[in-house]
Amino acid sequence: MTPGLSDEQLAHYDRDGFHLAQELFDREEIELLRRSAKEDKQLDDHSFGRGDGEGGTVRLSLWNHPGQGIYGAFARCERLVAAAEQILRDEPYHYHSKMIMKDARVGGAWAWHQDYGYWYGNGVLTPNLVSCFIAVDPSTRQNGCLQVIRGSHQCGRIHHKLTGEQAGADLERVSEIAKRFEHIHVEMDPGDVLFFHANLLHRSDQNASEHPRWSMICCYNAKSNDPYKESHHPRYTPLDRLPDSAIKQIGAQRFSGDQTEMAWLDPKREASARQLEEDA
Ligand SMILES: O=C(O)CCC(=O)C(=O)O
Repeated sequence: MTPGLSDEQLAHYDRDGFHLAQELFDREEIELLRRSAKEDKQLDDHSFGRGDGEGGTVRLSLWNHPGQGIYGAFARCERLVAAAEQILRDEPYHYHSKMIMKDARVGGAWAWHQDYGYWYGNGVLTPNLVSCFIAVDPSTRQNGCLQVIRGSHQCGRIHHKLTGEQAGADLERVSEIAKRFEHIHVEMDPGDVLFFHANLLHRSDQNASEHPRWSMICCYNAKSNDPYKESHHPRYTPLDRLPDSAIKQIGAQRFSGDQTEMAWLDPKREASARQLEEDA
């Protein structure tokens, strides 16, 4: 497979704020990720919840550096990193990755937000970051797939307010934006990847279905957008890229009991999704 986006896909990304790459990872690769994640006690132990303001709780685990294991093999592989490099027009570095564990029947909702709405306070000066949402389970309307507003990244950074324990974009503005831009439910199969701009408005519903909806999101910042101050996410750190073939090699080791160290983020330090400007 040729890594990256075609010129046309890149132009659509710039216009729409997202690009859906279907089957970017094959069945064997995504099954290695799915099985690793579902059997990973450390991932479970490091998960934390945040009230969603609708009576539910979102659950996720988050780590700052990609690491040597299977999660790192995905975050460091050419297929993701080359695409991120094209999108950012700069060298990407790993800003963090997270596993969103939207469990059957109890998985919480995410309020409309922009990732840059969360990250602005971290000393990141421009929204030149990209999030890569990898579907681990099937992601459908029933189990709370991601929803986006096409082109909303063009609106610039929107003011964020606290709803429950999550920061969400100002809803008056979101509802006006939704009148002019298209609201899309992004249904995905395991192995599909949605690349999206840090100012793209996105949300998801609670998961009332019998089916889990886990997804791994790898976020990259541009080297030239190195934050001017320290925060709970890293400043520029060169990314050690891996060939795509590493996923299957590292995945096989995972099941021979070879565990690696992870740079888990302590939930107490994970302020992004709750953070508001001090003068708000
Ligand atoms: O998985 C979801 O539904 C949304 C997650 C998200 O938007 C985030 O982690 O910022």
